[in-house]
Amino acid sequence: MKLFFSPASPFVRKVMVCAIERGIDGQIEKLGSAAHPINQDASIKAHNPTGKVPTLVTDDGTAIYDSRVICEFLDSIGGAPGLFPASGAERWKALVLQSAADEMLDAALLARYETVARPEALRWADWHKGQITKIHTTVKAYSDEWIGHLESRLDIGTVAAGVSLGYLDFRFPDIGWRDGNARLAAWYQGFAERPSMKATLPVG
Ligand SMILES: N[C@@H](CCC(=O)N[C@@H](CS)C(=O)NCC(=O)O)C(=O)O
Repeated sequence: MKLFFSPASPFVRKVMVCAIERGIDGQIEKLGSAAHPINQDASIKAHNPTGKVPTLVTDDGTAIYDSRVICEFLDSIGGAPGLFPASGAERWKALVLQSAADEMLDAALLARYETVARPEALRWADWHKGQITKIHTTVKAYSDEWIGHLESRLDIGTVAAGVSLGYLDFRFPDIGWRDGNARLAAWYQGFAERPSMKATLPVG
């Protein structure tokens, strides 16, 4: 299978962490791509109408996106323990934590595009501030509501949350997410040592 890839994308990183955790990353061929909200990549759009990464194309040519669906697809391959609990409260907890992390990343990406893609004359400071607020409130939710889950499980929610904090270190090094969140910071320090996280450090 082939994956439209970007070494800086946190959503791609989440997919690759899942693949490594499940021992199937060797089955993925990475395709260079240039996803961008304005200058869209036609090679991705041939498979995914939004032109975003990650987009996976299976060996029979089926396109699979977005990252949530790709991660669940990868969970259906191979024999290693899955990252998606099959049913019940455990499943919904894991999926909601994944959504919290993904939505925090959406806010982080929108804040970043505001400075790297939008012309200065069209920027709106309050809108940017709103996205940054979402980052802080999600980090607080990790600390206050999810820390027990993070410390006790390895599932798709844990992976997504870890990757989202890694993205803050990569693109928002001054945001100070560790301030007042010592227990979360300690959890992340251990999580970041996983071989899957070390093998997928963002570049860009
Ligand atoms: N919901 C999507 C989000 C993917 C996403 O936003 N990817 C970014 C790169 S990190 C992208 O392709 N941006 C280009 C664009 O916005 O058109 C997912 O989970 O895969």
